[in-house]
Amino acid sequence: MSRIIKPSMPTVSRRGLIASTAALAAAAALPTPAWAKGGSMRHVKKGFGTYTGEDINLAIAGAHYATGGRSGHAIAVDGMIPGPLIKLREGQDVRLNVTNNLDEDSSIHWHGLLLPFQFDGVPGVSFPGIKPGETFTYEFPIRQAGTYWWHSHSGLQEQMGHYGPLVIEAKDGSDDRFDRDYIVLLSEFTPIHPHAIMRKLKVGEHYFNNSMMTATEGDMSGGERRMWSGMRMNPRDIADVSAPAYTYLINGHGPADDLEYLFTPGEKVRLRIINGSAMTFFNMRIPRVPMTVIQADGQDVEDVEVDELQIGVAETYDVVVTPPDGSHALVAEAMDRSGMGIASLTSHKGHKAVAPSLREVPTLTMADMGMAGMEGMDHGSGGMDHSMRDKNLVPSDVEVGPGVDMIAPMPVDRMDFPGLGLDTVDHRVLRYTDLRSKAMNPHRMPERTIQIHLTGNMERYMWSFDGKNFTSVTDDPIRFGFDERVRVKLVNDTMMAHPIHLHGHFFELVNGDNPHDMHQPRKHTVIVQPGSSATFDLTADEPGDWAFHCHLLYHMHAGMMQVVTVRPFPQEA
Ligand SMILES: [Cu+2]
Repeated sequence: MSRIIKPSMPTVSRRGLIASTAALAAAAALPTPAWAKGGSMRHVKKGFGTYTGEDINLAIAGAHYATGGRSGHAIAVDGMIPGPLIKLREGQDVRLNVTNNLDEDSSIHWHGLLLPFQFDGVPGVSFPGIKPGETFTYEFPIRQAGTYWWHSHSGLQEQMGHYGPLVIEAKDGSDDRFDRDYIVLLSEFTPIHPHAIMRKLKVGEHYFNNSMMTATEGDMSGGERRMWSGMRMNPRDIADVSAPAYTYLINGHGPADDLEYLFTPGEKVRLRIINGSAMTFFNMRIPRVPMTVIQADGQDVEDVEVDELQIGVAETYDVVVTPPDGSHALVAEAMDRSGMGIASLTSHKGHKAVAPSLREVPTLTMADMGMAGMEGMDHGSGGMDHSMRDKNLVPSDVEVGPGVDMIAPMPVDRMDFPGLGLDTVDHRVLRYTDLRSKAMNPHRMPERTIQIHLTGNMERYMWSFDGKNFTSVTDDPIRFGFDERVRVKLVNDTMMAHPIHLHGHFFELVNGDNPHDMHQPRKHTVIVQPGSSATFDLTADEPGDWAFHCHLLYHMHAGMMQVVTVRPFPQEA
């Protein structure tokens, strides 16, 4: 019999809660395999095994990783990068015993899972974290199906390999309709320690970006060029960290590792694409093989056939392909086109697909500066720079201090934007406006609307919500009443796309004009395009304290995070 701990937390403060759950962390000490003990620097196994059942043990430890001439220190779970595929079944209970063999605190967050918040795994928000040498037992019922993942929520460990896939089979057997079922987990490896990356980002904004336009390059008019340089912005400022520092991985394999996915012609192949990277948006395509999108963030959607899709950090998409005989390149090109992850989808074992070359680096536009409605204006004057810091454009609770270097003057909703560089390609690309939930959502009009600004100072590498940096135990969380229906409008005042993730809930994207649409797609992560807004409806029906943050790892670490508090617990009502 499972003993699921019910979320019955009578009027306890978050500080008190974190202290009290410390007792939970002292769960049974499990025997540790020799390789997982601290100190031994074992070489990482690339790829993952599959773990199933009601009792699953995982051990976090340091390891050594190498691919294509790059190597360095990494963090592996059970010796693998990515860590094990955790394969569960809708309706089962699970106990996950996680042992930390690092010499620093660690954690696992189950990304996209509905669960009691004490098992959500965010140190300082939902639990105290897992101390070195300790085991923490996460225990909860599985209430959903679909493709998810898990990762460390401690420091910058996720960048070092501490993540893995998680798949939940549907109760209704609908997952059996495919001939093959593959994970495509995208990530990065860097030989540079993530703390060193963070330091470099703080001191010099373009250290890791080698595609900056020079003063004479490109086909911009003199006025446009003056505008960009006057604002100290660069139209190729797309990714904070990219190929000079990163090797892009698919299931832990770099391009040099020749990863293969086998199929037999005629088979229906399901690819569960998970963006488990720290900082990289990927453009996914299989040249000449159309992909039918069937799930977004683990939730079934109506079939949409596309040739390419952009996947933000922390999002998942399931696609089905029926490739013809031969070897096809599975291409995960970084959004800034500095590099790619690559694998071969082949019906001939050992036959490597030919990788396409990287496409031209895309360039940011006026819309990315929040000036979508201002095309054709004279950009040469100094008035533009002034309007981009106009405090009158934001509510009084947004702090316009040194952490905010820009306010989008005319942000517009860009749910129909396929992603930077994909609006000009001559094939079909997925847009949020294409997504329609397969299941009908219970319809309720929002009772109120809140607006949250995504703010930053690019040069000082400060990132925040509403100009306020997150400090781990905030006394001023975003408060929702239990079961309250809220419309949340995110306004991106920066020139970068941010993948915003809410823990413990699914929200419904407002991706059309129909106020009575009952098929808005349910997601846990939404990309807010540069200089634009994105809106979702949320029924706050999961009580507790939940992290809400940008899923770009270094943005979250720099403060782009908040706590969402849902109260009261139903038992208290
Ligand atoms: Cu961000």
